[in-house]
Amino acid sequence: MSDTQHKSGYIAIVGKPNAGKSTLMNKILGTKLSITTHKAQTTRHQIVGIHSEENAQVIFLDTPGIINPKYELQKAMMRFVEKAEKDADAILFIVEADENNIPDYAFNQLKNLQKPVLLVINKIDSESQDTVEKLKKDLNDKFKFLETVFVSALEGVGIDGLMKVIIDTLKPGPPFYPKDELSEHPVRFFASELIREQLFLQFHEELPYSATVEVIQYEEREDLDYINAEVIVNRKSQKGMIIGKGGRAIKKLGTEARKSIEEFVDRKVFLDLHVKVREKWRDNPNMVRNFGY
Ligand SMILES: Nc1nc2c(ncn2[C@@H]2O[C@H](COP(=O)(O)OP(=O)(O)OP(=O)(O)O)[C@@H](O)[C@H]2O)c(=O)[nH]1
Ligand SMILES: [Mg+2]
Repeated sequence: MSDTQHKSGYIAIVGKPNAGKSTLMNKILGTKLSITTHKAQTTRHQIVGIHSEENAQVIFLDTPGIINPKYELQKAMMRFVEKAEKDADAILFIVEADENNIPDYAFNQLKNLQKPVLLVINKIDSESQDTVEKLKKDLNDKFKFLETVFVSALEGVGIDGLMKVIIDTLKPGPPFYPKDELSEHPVRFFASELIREQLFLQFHEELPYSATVEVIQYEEREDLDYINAEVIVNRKSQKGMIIGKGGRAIKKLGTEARKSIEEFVDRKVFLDLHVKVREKWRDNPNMVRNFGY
C-alpha cells in the first residue's frame, strides 16, 4: 500500500462528566493511560492517547467532562476541552445510555465547531435495546451526527466497529508519532495522575476536588524509580484529613498509589508522599497554572 493511503488524524473525546470518556480511550488503546473513577470530574487535562495500525494512526484527546465552571480550576479544565475540540479533525460525543438531559446549548456548541461529530452511546450493558434506540433517535433529531455507535467501554463491546467508523472519517496523511508510541506526556505526569486517582477513590466530598498532586522529583535509579510527590490541598483542615489518625490515611494513599505506578512503569517504585496547604489554590489563576492546568 502506498504512503498516500495511510490515514491519520486527531479525535477529541468529549461529553459530560462520568460518561466513560477515559474508560473508552483506555479500552481502545488496551492500556490504562487515563485515570478513571466512579466520581465525576476525574479527568482535568487533555490526555493524548495514540492508536496505531498498519495503515492508520488516530490520536485521541481525552478531555474533562463538560460542566459550567464555578472556580478557576474548572475554568482551566474547560479550556482543555475547547482546545481539544479546536485541534481535532473530528469529535466523539459520548453520552451515557440513560442520558435524558442534554441541554440545547450543547448541540449549539457542536454546530459551531463545524466538524464531523460521531455520537457514541456508552454503557449499553446497563440499558435495554429500546432505551438506547430511542436515545439515538432523540439525539439525532437535535443534531446531524455523522454516525451513531453503541458501545460498552467497560466490557469492550462495539469497540472494533467504532474504530472502523473513526478511521473512515480520517483523511489520508502520514503518522504524526512513531507507531510504537502510546502518549506524549512524561512519566512523572502519569505518576501524579495515579496518585490523584487514589485521592478520588479514597477520599470523599470536597477533598478530591480540592487537591492536586505535584511530582517534585522523579529519579530512575538502578533498582527502582524514586518519586517524591506532594499532595496539595486547599485548606489547612484538609491536611489532617489526608494524613489521617496516626498517619493511616496517607499511608494507605501512598501504598495504593505506589502499586498502580509500579503497574504502569512495570518497575519497583519508592514513593515519598507529603501534604502541603496552598490556601484557595483552586481559585487562584496563577497557582492553577503553576500546578499544570
Ligand atoms: N456499566 C458501565 N460503566 C462504565 C462504562 N464505561 C465507563 N463506566 C464507568 O463509568 C465511570 C466513569 O468512567 P470514566 O471513564 O472515568 O468517565 P469520564 O467520562 O472519563 O469522566 P470524567 O473524567 O470525570 O469526565 C467509571 O466508574 C467507569 O467504570 C460502561 O460501558 N458500562
Ligand atoms: Mg475522564
